[in-house]
Amino acid sequence: MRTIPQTLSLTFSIVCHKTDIKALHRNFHQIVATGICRSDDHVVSGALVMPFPIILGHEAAGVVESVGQGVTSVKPGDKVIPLFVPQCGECKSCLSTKGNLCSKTDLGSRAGLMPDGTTRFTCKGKAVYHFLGTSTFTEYTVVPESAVAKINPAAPLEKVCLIGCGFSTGYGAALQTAKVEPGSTCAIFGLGGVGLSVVMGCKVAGASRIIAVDINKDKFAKAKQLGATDCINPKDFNKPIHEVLMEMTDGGVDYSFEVIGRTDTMTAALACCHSNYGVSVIVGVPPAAQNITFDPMLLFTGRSWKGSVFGGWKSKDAVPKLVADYMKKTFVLDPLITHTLPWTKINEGFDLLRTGKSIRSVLTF
Ligand code: CND
Ligand code: ZN
Ligand code: ZN
Repeated sequence: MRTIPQTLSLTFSIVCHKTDIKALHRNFHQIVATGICRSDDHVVSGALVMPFPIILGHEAAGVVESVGQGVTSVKPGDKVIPLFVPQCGECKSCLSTKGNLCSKTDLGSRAGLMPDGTTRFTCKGKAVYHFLGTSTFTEYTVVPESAVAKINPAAPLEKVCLIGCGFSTGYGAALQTAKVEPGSTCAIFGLGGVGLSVVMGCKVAGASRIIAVDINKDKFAKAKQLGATDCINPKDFNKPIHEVLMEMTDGGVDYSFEVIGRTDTMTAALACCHSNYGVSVIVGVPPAAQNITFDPMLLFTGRSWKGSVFGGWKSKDAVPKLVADYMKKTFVLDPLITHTLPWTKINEGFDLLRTGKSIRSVLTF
């Protein structure tokens, strides 16, 4: 079993395992980084139910410290991004061309464990659970080989860590899941790191109208900078926001995205789609133990409702390419990173997220 270092040293690396359980703790010093995503906070608030105690964090970049038996795709010293949606290459989802949600994804009844049913973290002799197969708020983590992608060694880890979740999740929701077309009209509910990445994806896809929706107007300047054509605050209207959007767009949008994690906005995002062909994508994590009641006439009359985890990307294949695209300046990450903090200020990073003052805080080790 692996022991969490009891004192923080300014190092971090990733130990990659296929079959071996005993990881050797070696001091392979590399600076790495991890972003704070709302999904981490959802676990703290209880909106996303996970076993405790747990090491959170799922949006990171690091360096392989050691590998277990049989691991061939990475070696010590490689720069990597952990994949919270793995790509085992063997399950029905991985073999299908249609989706990306590998059956080894660390969600559901066995959440918190490695695919072989073990946890590799202990603290004072007690088991500590993994989060989404990644657990990146720690100096050392252990991930299955299917949950790590080797990236360009020249990539700046304190930026490309966002490709581990927020950026890829939002960008892919527009490009992979919705497949936004040139000239289309889009509405994005929620302008955090993920929602702003949806805005970027819609822009790259050639959408002619991108309507950004948020109750925090401080998010609007950045949304406009990244491609939003209109920004609206539901609090400024005395009618439901889906009605406002339908009036603004002559009957509804082609594509809408819920990037908050609330059932009321999920329903509003569906309702603001145009009948006959509008598509709404749920990106925000559904809050635990809440169901949606909605008018099925919305679907009967031709709207589609979809969900998107990690932007629909087949992770191990896509992440190295996304990093390559970043290096080619196909997209930017800097505007999403409002704060870079030393790892010891993790609680400050969470406060910035909760008070709506940050987009992404990146913690460096
Ligand atoms: P963040 O909290 O930074 O952004 C959410 C935004 O929504 C904020 O700007 C809020 O002001 C805004 N907001 C809150 N309530 C409302 C409301 N009622 N109406 C309009 N706007 C509102 O979150 P994030 O960008 O880090 O993450 C967004 C969601 O995506 C969140 O639920 C997170 O857990 C989820 C997510 C999904 C996936 C995936 O693979 N699908 C991966 N990571 C995160
Ligand atoms: Zn995330
Ligand atoms: Zn798989």
